[in-house]
Amino acid sequence: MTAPRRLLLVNGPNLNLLGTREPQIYGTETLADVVRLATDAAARRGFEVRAVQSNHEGVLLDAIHDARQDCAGIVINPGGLTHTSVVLRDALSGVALPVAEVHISDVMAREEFRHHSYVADVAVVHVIGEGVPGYATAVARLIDIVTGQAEG
Ligand code: CA2
Repeated sequence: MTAPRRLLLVNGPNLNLLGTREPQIYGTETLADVVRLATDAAARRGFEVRAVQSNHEGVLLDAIHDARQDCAGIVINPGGLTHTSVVLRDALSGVALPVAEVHISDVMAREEFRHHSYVADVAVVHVIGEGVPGYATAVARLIDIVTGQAEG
């Protein structure tokens, strides 16, 4: 079977607040802008994006599990779950799809509790601190991998 030309875009808790508060950290673009940017970046390569954002961990896990059926990879900004959730990490590792981890802010330049990611070592792409445009970078790099066009 040929790999599906679709990515799952996952945004974790509180990312629905993008563009409404803390612009000095997260910028002024909204979650809708993020989805549009990722969708356009994917479309340039002939891929679709299915986007989910939730403040409920179980909803995110179900979306990740469902991606096994029809997605070639997962782009995820897990929000604060990055630093707390073994459960989310297990879901990503369990579906065995290539994962791109995105953070809008430079987590390594922030509080120490943000320095550890439970997702980092199950992800093959990491885009950190590039702001919202980092989602487009993550989409492009993940598509390079799933289509076998990544540099060796
Ligand atoms: O930099 C990122 O993308 C983060 O994943 C964002 C998370 C944070 O817990 C991570 O350490 C880094 C927080 C998402 C909350 O987003 C908000 C956006 C606007 C206003 C309030 C929260």
